[in-house]
Amino acid sequence: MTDTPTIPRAKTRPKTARPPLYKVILLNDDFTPRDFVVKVLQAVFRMSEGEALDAMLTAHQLGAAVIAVFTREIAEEKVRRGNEMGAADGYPLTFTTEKE
Ligand code: TYC
Repeated sequence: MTDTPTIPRAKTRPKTARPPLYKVILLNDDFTPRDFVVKVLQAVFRMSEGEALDAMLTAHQLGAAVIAVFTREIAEEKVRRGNEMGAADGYPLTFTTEKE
């Protein structure tokens, strides 16, 4: 008896689920001092002074700037810390998060 010919199938690669990413966005306002924004970006996002300055100026000039992307929980924690630092000094500094 002859074997039924079989066609080898492409191996299925188990997918490693990738979590959705969330952008952290810095919003401009008219009250928070520029150097304070730079300080918060350095503290919360571990940016160099130059990176923080660039990001602050982008938000200042365009109204908003994407700072970085993270998983949801990390993004929410960064937003919370940034907003809290502003509020602690009486500034309306605002970070928001948005799904990519
Ligand atoms: N616009 C603010 C000022 O002129 C500075 C600023 C920049 C505030 C970026 C918030 O996300 C911001 N003092």
